[in-house]
Amino acid sequence: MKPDLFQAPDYYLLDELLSDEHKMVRDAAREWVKREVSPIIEDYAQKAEFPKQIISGLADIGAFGPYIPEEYGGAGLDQISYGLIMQEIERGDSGVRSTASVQSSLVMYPIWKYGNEEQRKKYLPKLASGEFMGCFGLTEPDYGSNPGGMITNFKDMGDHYLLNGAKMWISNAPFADIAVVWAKNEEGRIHGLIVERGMEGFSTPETHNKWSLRASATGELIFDNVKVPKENLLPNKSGLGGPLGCLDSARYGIAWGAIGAAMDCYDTALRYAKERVQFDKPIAATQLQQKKLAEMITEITKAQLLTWRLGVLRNEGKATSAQISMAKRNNVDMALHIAREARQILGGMGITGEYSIMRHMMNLESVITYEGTHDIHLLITGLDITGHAAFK
Ligand code: TGC
Ligand code: FAD
Repeated sequence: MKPDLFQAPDYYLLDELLSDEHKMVRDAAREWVKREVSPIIEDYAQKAEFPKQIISGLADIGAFGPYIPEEYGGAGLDQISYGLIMQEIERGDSGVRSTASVQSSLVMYPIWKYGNEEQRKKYLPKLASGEFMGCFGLTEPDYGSNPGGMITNFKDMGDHYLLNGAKMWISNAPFADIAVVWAKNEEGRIHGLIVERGMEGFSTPETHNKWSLRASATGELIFDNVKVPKENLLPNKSGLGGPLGCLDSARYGIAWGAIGAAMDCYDTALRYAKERVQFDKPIAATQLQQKKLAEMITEITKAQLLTWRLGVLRNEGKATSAQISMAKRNNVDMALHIAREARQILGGMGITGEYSIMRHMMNLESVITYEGTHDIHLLITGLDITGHAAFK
């Protein structure tokens, strides 16, 4: 793979909207991605392997629990710093950002928000340092966009719960130490349970043959009469709003992350277009390639503004779930479109692993599907503006 020459586009001088702390956190993450992720990531994607050696580095840049209070081992940062960290990580690879998103927003967040003090103290510091890795089990073979229909269930056996069922498409599952699992009780009410590797009847087979997110490990969670201690139930939330609340936080991070992938594709294509000569002039001097590049920077700038404003609203506690859906949907679609256009600017070179573009493009096909598909987020906006749910 070519050396990482990334220069972040900032067409509307958005750095002026950031605090010194935001820039410091962002620059540390950017530097770390250049040093530790870019040189190895193509190789790991080709091998379809998660580079476990980067876990401690992710912890060091605050990627595990950026907004979780420091008393629990988190970085205690605000929502914009959280977003900027996700942007920089996904600039390197969406699969690495997935690992961080799951750990922070889908494992640490529910333990912090829905757990008791004992659970927080037991798990959060180890998750923040990367000593423990976690995964989040919501999706099932027959219930993807409609998680409320889940059939994974637990029964109260007096001194423990008995968990049965299966989850699929679970990021980090093959190596996770713990899983936050969403299952129905005997009354059909959804609860979160912490399931630990090693519990009898719990297995995590890996999903192979992915053309996307190849540097992220994906798997199933199988529960065959797993005895879960009663103290592992998250006591402070029940119902579908539990997992959906975690998704708000993760989807917000993805909105920022997608900008990172788009910036990397744009920057690579711009540099290539200036250097590549055809018909005795750089292809950057042709109107058709300028159209692509000009539209890319316009869309990136719009997404940056949208997402920064969403970050301000989240810091003020005012952002709605529907606003988050709009940003996730817009930014991932924007990034995928830019990746496809950037790939064309590189001609044949664009399909090789010498450049990051094709990897971003393939990764984004998952990002546009997980955490709510492109269509589902449109329906969430539709519901918000019309008052009519068109899902059912
Ligand atoms: P609905 O009846 O609308 O709502 C059920 C309950 O949930 C509440 N709620 C929310 N709460 C918090 N945050 C949100 N965003 C919420 N949206 C809804 C709602 O108020 C209600 O509460 P209550 O107290 O009245 O019960 O639910 P529905 O069954 O009609 O479904 C709505 C729909 C389709 C929007 C939702 O189910 C959905 O978002 N589906 C998409 C599924 C999804 O995103 N799955 C993601 C799985 S995890 C994943 O992909 C991780 S990828 C990780 C990585 O690698 O980065
Ligand atoms: P389906 O729900 O079957 O949807 C298929 C198509 O139908 C989509 O285009 C969808 O938009 C459309 N559709 C569905 N309902 C409607 C409707 N009402 N109206 C119109 N169109 C509709 N899940 C987890 O729980 N944890 C994870 O860590 C996790 N990681 C993932 C990692 C990867 C790499 C992938 C690919 C997925 C991951 N997921 C995870 C699952 C992901 O959230 C689901 O794939 C996603 O929610 C969509 O579900 P589905 O694949 O079953 O598609």
